[in-house]
Amino acid sequence: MLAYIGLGSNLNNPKQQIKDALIALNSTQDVKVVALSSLYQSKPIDDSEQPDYINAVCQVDTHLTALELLYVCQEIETKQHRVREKKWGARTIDLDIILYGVQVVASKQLIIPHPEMMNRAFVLVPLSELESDLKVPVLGPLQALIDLIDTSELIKL
Ligand code: ROI
Repeated sequence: MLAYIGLGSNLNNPKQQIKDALIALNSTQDVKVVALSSLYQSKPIDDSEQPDYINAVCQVDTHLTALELLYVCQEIETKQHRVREKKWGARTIDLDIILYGVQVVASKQLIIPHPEMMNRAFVLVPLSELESDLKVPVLGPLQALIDLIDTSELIKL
């Protein structure tokens, strides 16, 4: 299964945090990172009193189920000392499953497509770098989603 994972960090050397998370993902049995977008910098959405974020999106080829992949992501977050304080607080690393093939998931633990993806330039723009003609399950063509949001504040590094 091909899945997309969004990575974000705004603490403790964000670029290194993202690199470390990618290495950890790729070192997981039955998970291979097959593509990576550019890194992007942006102001925090929803909370201005935090450092800017660095974000990227990677594509993984995996034999894990969506839920197993979620647990892998959560373990990497924990290992990189993410402390879950405030819901929207600054973080060393955030790994979000954006898409899992064309599968739609709506369980207590996991919602796919990621429920905020359509509002987030730092997800949609790197995703389109990897697959510009992507049709997002439920939400429709990726390019149409991008046309609806402001991408002017997103800085490609
Ligand atoms: N803002 C940006 N720019 N990037 C993120 O990854 C990010 N993650 C979050 C909140 C705090 C919503 N804002 C963000 O969780």
